[in-house]
Amino acid sequence: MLIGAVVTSSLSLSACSPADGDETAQFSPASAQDFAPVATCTAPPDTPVRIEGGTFVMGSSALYAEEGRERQTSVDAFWIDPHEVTNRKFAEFVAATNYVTVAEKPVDPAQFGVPVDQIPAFMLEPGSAVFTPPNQPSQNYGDWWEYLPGANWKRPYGPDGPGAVPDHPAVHLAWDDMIAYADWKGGRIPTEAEWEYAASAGAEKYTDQPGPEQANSWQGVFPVVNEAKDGFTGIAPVGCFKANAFGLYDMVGNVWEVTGDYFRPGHNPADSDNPRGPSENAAYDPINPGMVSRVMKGGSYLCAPNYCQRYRPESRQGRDPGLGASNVGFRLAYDSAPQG
Ligand SMILES: [Ca+2]
Ligand SMILES: [Ca+2]
Repeated sequence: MLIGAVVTSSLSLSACSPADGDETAQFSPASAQDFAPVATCTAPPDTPVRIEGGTFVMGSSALYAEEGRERQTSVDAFWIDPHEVTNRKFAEFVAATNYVTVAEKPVDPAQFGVPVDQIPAFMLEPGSAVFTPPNQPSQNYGDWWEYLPGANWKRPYGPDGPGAVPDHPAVHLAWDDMIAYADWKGGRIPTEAEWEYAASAGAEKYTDQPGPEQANSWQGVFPVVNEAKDGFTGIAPVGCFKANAFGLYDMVGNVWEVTGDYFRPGHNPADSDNPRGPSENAAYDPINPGMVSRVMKGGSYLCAPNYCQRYRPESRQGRDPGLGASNVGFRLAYDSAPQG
């Protein structure tokens, strides 16, 4: 990790990179008739959903180069969580194992690759990347991402903010934290292909922002005008928005979800039968060069039409495996019917 990479990473984890036309995308305000307030918000069941194997068109050439090119892709049957892993579920894991997450531990100076005296002291404290909206319009992700000491899954807004809400997705988790939870739970992190197949659910591809009743995203001009027509300025409890045809909630929006594939821009057309992405050696993240990133999917509550049209199943960005963020979570897949 290079100095400043914590902040740099916040970009990739984020919301979105300023790549491939984001700057030129135009904001088109939703009309009043598009506004559908959330009437009910009850936590969905935890029981994993069986996804039958099948073939679908993976990827998209419509918006961002890293999502192309489209290809017929097959996946075998699997099970997947119906919603993002919640703080409630993560707390069960921590209570049973006394696990301490990466964001709760001091940062290893060796990760920065520079002498310790060149590293700002606060960046060596336990913490995570927190979205902090700027006071004025900006296209610079450094203006809205802050490495905040004391931020972790239990304190998602830092030590002075409110505590974790049980039905919110767990955030500020590093790759090792997700793997530890998966091992304890008897599941695994889904492949990108599995995740995208489950998220697509046989639906037509789309490029427009989902309606306010469909997904927790950002309505308004990011990062300064958050109209919250969907009822949430930030994270929503899981299950507040309409499930897709497979009965899965918040695949699009709410928080990005980490998958097991290493990130590299674009899909390999020859790798289409239960693909698992590039090898570790072939991983490449142009937003975080030199970092072996994983693929995250589906966008988050920070995705807005003027900056980040990634509220779609095909969306993908690289994710620093060693750093948490306030808009990144995960859900588990399973190879056999989960018990309990
Ligand atoms: Ca929202
Ligand atoms: Ca999600």
